[in-house]
Amino acid sequence: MHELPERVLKIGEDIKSMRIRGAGRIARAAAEALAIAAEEFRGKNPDEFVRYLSSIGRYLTATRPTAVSLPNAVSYVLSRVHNALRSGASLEELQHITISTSKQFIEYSLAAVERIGKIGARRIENGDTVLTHCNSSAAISIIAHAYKQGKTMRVFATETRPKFQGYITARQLAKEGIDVTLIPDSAVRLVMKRVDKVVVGADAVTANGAVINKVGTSQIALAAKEARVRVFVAAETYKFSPVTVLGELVVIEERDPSEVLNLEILRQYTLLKIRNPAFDVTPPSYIDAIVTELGVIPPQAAIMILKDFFGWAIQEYESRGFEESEPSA
Ligand code: RUB
Repeated sequence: MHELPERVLKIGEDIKSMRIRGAGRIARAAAEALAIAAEEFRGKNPDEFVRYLSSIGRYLTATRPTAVSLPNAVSYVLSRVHNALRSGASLEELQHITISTSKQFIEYSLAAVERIGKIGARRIENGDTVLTHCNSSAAISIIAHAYKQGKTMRVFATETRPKFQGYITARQLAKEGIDVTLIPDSAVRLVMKRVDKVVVGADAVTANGAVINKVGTSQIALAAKEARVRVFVAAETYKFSPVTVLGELVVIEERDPSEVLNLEILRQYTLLKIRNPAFDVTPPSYIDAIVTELGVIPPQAAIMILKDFFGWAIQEYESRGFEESEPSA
């Protein structure tokens, strides 16, 4: 068995510890790790290469369980490598296919985020106040494109406890010259009366159009619905989850309690329990539209994207059978 290359292990560690974070970035990092693995393979045999690459795919996929962009990026590359192996490709050809499809995925992903920005910006009107949560490149792309089109706008960015990704968002938007106000997560309902649109990203979109995004998103959607504020989700098509077509649930990542409360303090309260779910589920009835790189769809049309783009993946999962599911949403 081949060892995992250092650079691949480093990418995996960076994803786990969230030095690389955000569903799109995670997916691109995984594709890059597969390309590195192909470059660094020193074996001689095509079957051995595919087994090695598959084990790296499993390692990468396990680093963060919720962002479906991660297994989708890995399948994008691996499905092509498996097909090539079945057609009798040589080791050099398989390595080349891995590197070129990884590159293709990364280019597609970057172009999709840009395109979502252009398409989504049409939904932002001059003078709008937008609220966003966490730090989503796709959501920021919409806000930044609208601003570049000359629309004046205000943005509320939530802090996003416990990891404070909202600070990154606030910094990025301020750098663009956008009028941005950082608020504690608990201030969302108070400011909602001044908000025209909510724009957030996604880690996963299920077959019924539910959106899994940073914990707190569903509360924001609830407050928005109450205030009759429209909610837009920015999501590339590789964030749609094929296994949900077959009834699988998306696993909600639980992170370490030390992210919520300092371990020193935690030790003083022996009976205190802490939970740290990283994501939550917003039902489709709380979402007005999902902006993808292919256009704007109602959440209920998620199934069409899945059938059109992931038909092959659904068949693959079906024929492979299911592994035991973990506790999920
Ligand atoms: C990030 C998060 C983002 C989505 C979409 O969570 O929930 O909203 O991943 O991001 P975390 P993008 O910080 O835990 O990774 O649009 O950049 O893919």
